[in-house]
Amino acid sequence: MNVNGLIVASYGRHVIVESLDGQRRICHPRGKKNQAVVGDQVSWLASEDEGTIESIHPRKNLFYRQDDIRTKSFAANIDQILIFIAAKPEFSEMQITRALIAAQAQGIQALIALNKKDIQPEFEYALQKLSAYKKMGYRVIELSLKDPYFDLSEFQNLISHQSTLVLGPSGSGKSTLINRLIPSALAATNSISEALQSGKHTTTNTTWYWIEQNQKTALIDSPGFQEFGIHHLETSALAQWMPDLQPYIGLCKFSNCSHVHEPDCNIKTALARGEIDAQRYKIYTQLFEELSQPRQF
Ligand SMILES: Nc1nc2c(ncn2[C@@H]2O[C@H](COP(=O)(O)OP(=O)(O)O)[C@@H](O)[C@H]2O)c(=O)[nH]1
Ligand SMILES: [Mg+2]
Ligand SMILES: [Zn+2]
Repeated sequence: MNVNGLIVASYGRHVIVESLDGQRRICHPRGKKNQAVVGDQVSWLASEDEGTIESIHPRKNLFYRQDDIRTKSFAANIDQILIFIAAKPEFSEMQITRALIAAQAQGIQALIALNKKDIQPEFEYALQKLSAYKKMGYRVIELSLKDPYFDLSEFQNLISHQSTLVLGPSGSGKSTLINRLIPSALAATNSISEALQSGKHTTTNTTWYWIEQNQKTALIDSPGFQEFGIHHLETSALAQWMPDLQPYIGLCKFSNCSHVHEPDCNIKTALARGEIDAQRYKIYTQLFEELSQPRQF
């Protein structure tokens, strides 16, 4: 008999499925290739202590990255994306811009958390770098997870009743955040995936963590932020997914203006007037160049 479940972890060939009663088990794809990703609702069929994925239910969305040759999924059915960075290691604006553009293109809202407020003056410097992102409408929340008395309630309100995909460089404090938010009882359930991970399946993977007992709030920890390819996006639509450039589109001399080398470009005029941040425009031109390259395959 088929049973419904949620994919809470994925290890390439096999996945962990959580049933409505909270039970978790390893499931294998029906065919040769595993198509299910973390966040997918599936129907599965029990076979001894493991199971087989019979079908994947229709998705609300699928968030992924794509480089020259490969498409890699982060997660499905997510409500928002949390860019999780810190005063140290220093973050790359190019990297966060890639993730923000991909989110914007999919219509998924994004917010930014900056951790390690205790590390000064790096934290203040990082905050200054983020001021352009605040101005274009992204919520930027300051965290200090090392401080055991740091009040997380504002952050908790922002993630409450949502499934949030956490993306950030390694070392920014993602695991620290998850450990702090998960009550011990829930951490035990999650430890099934941890145990699997520490055993023979050592590859980094994507994991779904319930934050509250009522199973309404989830954080999804996913590797891959460092190599965030956006080759799946249309080059001509790039400026449209950048909220600080978007308002200037459509008023250039040429209707198909790339905003890179054409005369009478409204975006370049706005840049000259100081209305567009120079660093952001530079990132735009670099991404435009990258996406304009012929594909390798
Ligand atoms: N100074 C400082 N260190 C922190 C803070 N939050 C986390 N860390 C440390 O940063 C390191 C990396 O954290 P971790 O959660 O493993 O990062 P992840 O790679 O993103 O999962 C650990 O040594 C944490 O103790 C903070 O607010 N301040
Ligand atoms: Mg970690
Ligand atoms: Zn233009």
